[in-house]
Amino acid sequence: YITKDCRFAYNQVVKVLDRLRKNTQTKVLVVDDSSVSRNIICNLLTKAKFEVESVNDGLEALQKLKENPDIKLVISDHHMPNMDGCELVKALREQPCYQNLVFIGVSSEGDGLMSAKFIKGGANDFLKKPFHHEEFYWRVFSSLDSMEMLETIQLAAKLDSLTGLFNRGYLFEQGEELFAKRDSLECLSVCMFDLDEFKQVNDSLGHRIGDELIVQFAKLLQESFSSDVVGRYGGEEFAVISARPERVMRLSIQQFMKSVRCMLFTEKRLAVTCSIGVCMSPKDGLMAAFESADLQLYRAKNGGRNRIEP
Ligand code: GH3
Ligand code: MG
Ligand code: MG
Ligand code: MG
Repeated sequence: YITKDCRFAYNQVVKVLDRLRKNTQTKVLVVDDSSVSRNIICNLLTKAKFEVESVNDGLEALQKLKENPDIKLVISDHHMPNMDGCELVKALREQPCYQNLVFIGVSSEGDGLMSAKFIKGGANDFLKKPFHHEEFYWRVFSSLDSMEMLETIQLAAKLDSLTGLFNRGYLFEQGEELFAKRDSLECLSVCMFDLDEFKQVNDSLGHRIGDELIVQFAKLLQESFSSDVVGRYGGEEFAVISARPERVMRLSIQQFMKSVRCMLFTEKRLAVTCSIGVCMSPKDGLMAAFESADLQLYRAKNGGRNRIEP
């Protein structure tokens, strides 16, 4: 016979073990000027195997978070010297790097509006002091679970599901960032890659083998251009956006071309080649650079494939 309390405790242990199995210890920052309240929260978190840091007010919290970018969760009181909890959450949400930080406000203030103030400022949840331990734990777990799910979805939205490379949308996003950062001295290049006669692979060996070739090609591309932005542009077309010097990039492209020719694919030892269109030091924006690289790719195909243009 399991009592209700026992069942609660059991579920909680399962949850803690589950979290531990998933990742390394989750780092938490407790922000409270009352040492009694701080100790209660820190002890609860330590018992649940969190790695706990604590500070006295909002300003100290900002400093601590800057020094520890791996903190995933902040539990913060409201009334504190120098910077209060609502000001802290607002200051954090103004910075892009803290959008995925889980923030839970806690306060003993009883006018009923404190929770609204925290949540309006960007907190994920709120707990009124004193709270039941059970409620504390489940609000913490539930907020962390939601954020992890959001992060999984955010990541999936950036990647191509077959190859794991950046998808087309994220490739452009990263490319735009690179272009925005460029000053006139820095080099930029856009390269488009297209597998030669790929339709024949599908037609003669089947789509599954075709998929395998795409995955293998993507892997080679990622290894060969590890310091650049690499993405799947479409079916069997890929793109690399690089900020490396022109001469270095040229050598990399030539080396890659050699590696592709050496890539004897499947037990059938199928010879693989690709065509590459290059746009070095584009005068205009990213889209114009892609158009230019695409035009060069078209020339490489027309010129007999298995070549780099220009
Ligand atoms: P070219 O040398 O002119 O590039 O000829 P090609 O056969 O490679 O080019 P084409 O554009 O005619 O054919 C590309 C083929 O790629 C057509 C399409 O069915 C196939 N394809 C696109 N995406 C995928 C995919 O994810 N998996 C597989 N297996 N095939 C794909
Ligand atoms: Mg206080
Ligand atoms: Mg194509
Ligand atoms: Mg092709």
